[in-house]
Amino acid sequence: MARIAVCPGSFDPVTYGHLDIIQRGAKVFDEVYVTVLNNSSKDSLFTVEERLELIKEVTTHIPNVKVDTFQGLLADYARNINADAIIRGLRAVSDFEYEMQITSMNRLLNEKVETFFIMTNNQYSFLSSSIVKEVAKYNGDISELVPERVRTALLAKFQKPEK
Ligand code: COD
Repeated sequence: MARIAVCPGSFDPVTYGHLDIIQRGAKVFDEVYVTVLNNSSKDSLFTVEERLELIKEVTTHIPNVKVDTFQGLLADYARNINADAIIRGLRAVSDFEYEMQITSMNRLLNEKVETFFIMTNNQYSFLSSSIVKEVAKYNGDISELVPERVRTALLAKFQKPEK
């Protein structure tokens, strides 16, 4: 039986940190749904459609990845797609408290789904979409942080000339 996982996030926009987690998850699970959901505590720069398009473009080399979006609870989405697992990335201790809270809540809402944590790659342990947006906004070099397609999308958002 195929093992299905969902890798949920805001992905605003997708970074090399996300991509690393997605790739490593895709080696373990048969199908990985990379799904854009709403995080009510974050304002987004990219529309959901833009985020989906960028994720699609940077995951074309991973055959068992599907890109999707959902309005509502992650626990309900996981039930809809019959997911066995939720994949989350862990960077620093600061991630832990929030992750523990949502993992417990998701388990209460959907007892079938287990959350699996993948430890960040040291190279990307400091990396977040927020940091990338901040650096891009002031025309800093983000070429080591996001795929080229995402870099140009960010530059276009902030309407900065190419460096
Ligand atoms: N290295 C490793 N992992 C990373 C890195 C990195 N450099 N950067 C990001 N990640 C991981 C994150 O830890 C996370 O696991 C994943 O990648 C996505 O990150 P973000 O920041 O894009 O996404 P989040 O954390 O904002 O996503 C939160 C959700 C949208 C999943 C959450 O709010 C949600 O489930 N919303 C739907 C409503 C719901 O069900 N809420 C929870 C009920 S309590």
